[in-house]
Amino acid sequence: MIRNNWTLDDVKEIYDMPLLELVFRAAAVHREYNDTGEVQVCTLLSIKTGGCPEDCAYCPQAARYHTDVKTHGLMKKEEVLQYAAKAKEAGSTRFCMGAAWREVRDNRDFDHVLEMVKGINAMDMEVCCTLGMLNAEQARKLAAAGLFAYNHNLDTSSEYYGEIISTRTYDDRLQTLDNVRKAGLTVCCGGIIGLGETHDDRMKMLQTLSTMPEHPESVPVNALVRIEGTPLAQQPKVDIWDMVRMIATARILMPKAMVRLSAGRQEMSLAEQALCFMAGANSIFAGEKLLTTPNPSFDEDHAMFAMLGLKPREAFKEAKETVPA
Ligand code: SAM
Ligand code: DTB
Ligand code: SF4
Repeated sequence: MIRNNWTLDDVKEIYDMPLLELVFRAAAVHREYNDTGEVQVCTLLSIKTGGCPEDCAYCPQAARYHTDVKTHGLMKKEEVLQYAAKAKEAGSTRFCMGAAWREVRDNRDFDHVLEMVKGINAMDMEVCCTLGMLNAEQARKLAAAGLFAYNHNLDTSSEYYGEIISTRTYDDRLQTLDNVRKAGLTVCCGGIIGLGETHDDRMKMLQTLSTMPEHPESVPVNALVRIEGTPLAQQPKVDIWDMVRMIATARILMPKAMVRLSAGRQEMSLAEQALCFMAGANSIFAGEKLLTTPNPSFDEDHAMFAMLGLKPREAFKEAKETVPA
């Protein structure tokens, strides 16, 4: 049964279970609701990098921190489509374009992004964007251009949010997510662990996600990638057991969501990633780069899939399954 009324005590009861018991339960839920042999393969591309006015304490792209990210303005459509074609050839079924913007503005750059969305949609890939805040009209325009999903993370609990970002509020985030949902787009929304938050903060974020009237279709769980020059550069490395606990809890709370083992794989062994899949993760970002930081190569991931007996999930699967024969 899919529930949207989880209390914090319910979440705590799951999150605090003995780890192997938690993994066992999550694996059972995963098996009941999803094809456990399948993992969605998504590729990210940063179509506009760096120079962002926001102050997200984890982010290499915030203009105010001195990181060695190479900034560039909006890429040309043709170049973006070439990257998408390469990703498709390597087995990705979702292509996600990220821009270091605070929010979308109604200008020529946005018109170009809409053209990119149309182009990639025509290649029979699920198209996702993460462009910062959107108003209702912009969300509708993206949907009309063929966008499949919009990524907009809550990152952490509402209580801890102000420690990490001061240039926008949690309510701003929720408002964009509402605009996305109302435009008929699927929602990709998750967070980051390792920002200095408590276990309670993690549970609260999971409660917020799992009590949305409709669960996000994808829930990225990112481990902080520590970047020299950002305020969080000196944070300790995220413990694998924390990652597993987070993924397993998300899987139990939101049985049908694609739970994505997102940032942080570069620092994980194959065995550690296998534990995450066991705990219910069924999506990854593939390709040598996330937005600005390294990620395992397509070849390494092919080898991992072969070793673990996993296969990539086809594009638009949910939609295909619900179309009457
Ligand atoms: N600017 C837009 C925004 O913030 O919504 C879109 C791009 S932003 C880079 C997308 C997401 O990447 C952030 O919400 C955050 O969750 C994640 N992210 C950024 N830097 C990260 C890091 N160093 N480690 C882990 N995740 C990170
Ligand atoms: C998400 O949750 N993680 C991705 C994607 N959504 C946009 C981004 C991870 C970024 C990691 C740091 C970087 O490569 O810049
Ligand atoms: Fe800008 Fe997004 Fe990075 Fe925040 S996370 S600084 S909004 S690019």
